[in-house]
This record gives sequence, structure tokens and C-alpha cells, in this order.
Amino acid sequence: MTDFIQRARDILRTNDRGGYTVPTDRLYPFQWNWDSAFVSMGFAHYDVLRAYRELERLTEGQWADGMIPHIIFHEPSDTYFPGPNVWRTNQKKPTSGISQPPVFGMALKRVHDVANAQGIPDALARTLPLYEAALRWHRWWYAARDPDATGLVALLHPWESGSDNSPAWDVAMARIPTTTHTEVVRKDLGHVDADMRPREEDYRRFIHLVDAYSACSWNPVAQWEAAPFKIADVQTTAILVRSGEAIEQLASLLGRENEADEIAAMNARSRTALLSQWRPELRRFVSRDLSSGQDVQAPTQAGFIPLLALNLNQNMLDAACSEMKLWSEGLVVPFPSAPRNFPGFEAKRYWRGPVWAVINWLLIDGLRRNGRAEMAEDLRKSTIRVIETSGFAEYFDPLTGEGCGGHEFSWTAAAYMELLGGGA
Ligand code: 9WN
Repeated sequence: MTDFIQRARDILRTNDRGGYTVPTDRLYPFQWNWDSAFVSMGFAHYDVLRAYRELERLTEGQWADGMIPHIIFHEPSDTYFPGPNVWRTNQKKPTSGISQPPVFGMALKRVHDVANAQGIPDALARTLPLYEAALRWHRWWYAARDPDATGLVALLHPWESGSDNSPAWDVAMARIPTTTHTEVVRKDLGHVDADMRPREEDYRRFIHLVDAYSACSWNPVAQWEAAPFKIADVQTTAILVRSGEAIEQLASLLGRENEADEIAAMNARSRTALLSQWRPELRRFVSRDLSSGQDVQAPTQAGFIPLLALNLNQNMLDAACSEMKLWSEGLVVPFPSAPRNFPGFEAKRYWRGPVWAVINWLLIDGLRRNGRAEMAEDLRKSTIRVIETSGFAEYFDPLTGEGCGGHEFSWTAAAYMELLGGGA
């Protein structure tokens, strides 16, 4: 084992809080949804039973309606804002009231396959309740976040995207008042430089939205009616389909043929909808702002995430790959969350330009699916290199390769093991 693999495992051990892994100490002291899904795939490289446990602990927070929330507050901590008293979700297990990208199904299939290959005796039995949780969650996405059955699921809060202060939300966020009922007492600035974090007005709007949905008692129908922020998102939908394909296969393995058909139909509807979001002139996919009916024009990594879920035709694939190469030119490490020639680009500010190892993981998966092994390989190597040079940072400055945000970060450790293992 190399030193770096040892360090990656040490990070996951240090961030273990008893069967679940915090993203990093203090800055994020709870269980985060998509972080844990990536982390479980990291564990699958050396401890498949712990990988199952990560997913099981996440499902402890699942709501009766099927939602798996974006944060599970297993234990109290005062180093993060907003905590459970701001969310006021009234769940037996305290959780936030919104969701996060559904990487879970993709992770579960991976964990199941590894367990199966290792001859773990009760693999199918252990997978079954997690599969059922995943299916209920996918049904929730379509019922609560796509009630008009368009095939694209919508986000009601930027945090739901996992790409919190992405330029993709700028136009929609500008409409959200900065007034809040809840006092905004940020804790993140005690851990990380302010110029790496979302701005003050972003936070005020994030909390304005939390207040608005809390006033709906977190009822999805009431929220959909009242939502001041509603974006049908291509990144989330593509991840949903990628995971949807994984749970469709699990349904077949489990002999649940009716459910396999149901999931296949959801996936097919979303694939058609994603294809309709391709914009040839932009050479990428775009999300749709449901409040204005307009395309989200701002260039972000989300425009290429649909490669995960679609087999693009030659023209589209050539165009998307050329655009990706253009965005990557001259960078110490791609892939940027926004291109450097975009006026809103900021090399160190969170989702406004920096490189995220887990986003690269998804892009590599999508490039491979579409037969672009060489591009995938370049991205894999440069992601490994930046981690080995700059450490297991939360994210990286694309212009310098510097590690930014929190350190000793769980999902970067998981991505390292995954990418080194050659898998994606
Ligand atoms: C809000 C934990 C999470 C990630 C998100 C990332 C950041 C939280 C925050 O940290 O979001 O969910 O407080 O900034 O944007 O993708 O899951 O690592």
C-alpha cells in the first residue's frame, strides 16, 4: 500500500463517527448525503462491510415520504450553521428538510457487486433494505420534485444541488429576498477564509428559503406551490438516472421485475428530457428555471454531467468534448466548476470555478460511458496528481492546483482510492 492510500484510509478513520463519516472535522460535523455515497464507494475498496454501514446509517434519516435528507444530525454539534433548530423538521431523527444529489443508488450497486465478488454470505440480504430505500427515494424525486412529470427533477434550494453558490443560480437567487426570520450566525468563517466561501448575501438567501419551507411544514406539495426558487436541474437529473440504472439492475437481481420496469420507465423519461436540454450553440446541456421558464445560461460543470446518463450521438459528443477541452486549456488541474473566461469565475470561491474531485469522478464515469477513454484517463491522472501534490483538500484552485476549503476531506480521500483503483 502506498503512503497516499494509507493517508486516505486514515482520513476516513479519523472522520468516522460510528458507522458514518463526517465530510471533515468541525466544518461539517454531521452526515451529508452525497458525501456519504461517495465515501461508501471509497470504503468498498478495502472494507465492504463498512461501506454498507455508511449507507445504512444514511437511511436512518429517511423520511416517511421517501426523501433522504441532505444532512442527518446524528449527534449535536455547535460548529455548524444551520443546525436542527433552524431546520425545525420535526423528524424523530433530526435532519435537514431538503435533499442532495442521489449518488446513493450508484454507490449501493458498487458496494453490492464488491460484496458479491468477495463471497460475503448475506450480500443480497444486506443490499435488499438499502435497495428499497433507494427506490422509495427515487419515487420521491419524481413525485415531490417533478409533479408535472417532465422527466427533469427540480431543486427548491441551491444546497439541494450540492453546488451551493454555483453561477448557475445567480439569476434565480437575485430574486430571493435577503430578509430572514432566523438570525444568520455563520460558523463556516471560523474554519475557512471568507474568500473561499459563499458570500453573506448568499447565506441570507439560503436561510430565507429555509424559513419559507419551514413555514410550509416541509410539506412537498405546499413547498412546490410556494417555492421562490425552482430549477429543473440537469446535473441532479443525470445523477438520478445513473443511479436509476444501478437500482434497475439491482431490482432484476432481486427478482423484482415489476419494480425493474417501473424504474426503467422513470429513467427513460428522464433521458428524453435531458436530451431536450442540449444546446448545440453552447455545446453543453442547460438547466431550466421553472419560475421564469428560461434556460439557465451560466456555464458550469453541470452542463457536462449528463454524459453520465446518456449515450450521446457523435456530433453531440464531439461538441461536448471540444467544449470541455476548451475550458481545461491552460489549467494546472481541470475540470473547473466554471470556465476561467466567464466574468463570474473565481478560482478559489467554492463552486464558482474550483475543481472538485468527486465532480471529476462523475465526469470520468460519463466520458468512459461515451467511449472517450483517453480524455477520461487524462482527467483521472491529473486529479490523482493534484491530490498527491496538494493533499486531500475539499477542492482545488484550477489555476494553481492549491488545495482550498476544508482539509483532510472524506470525499477527496474516497475519490483518490477510486481513481487510483482505476474505477469510476
Ligand atoms: C451545505 C459537505 C457539503 C457538500 C456540498 C458543499 C457543502 C454545505 C455547506 O458541503 O455544502 O450542504 O454548508 O457549505 O457545497 O456539496 O455536500 O461536504
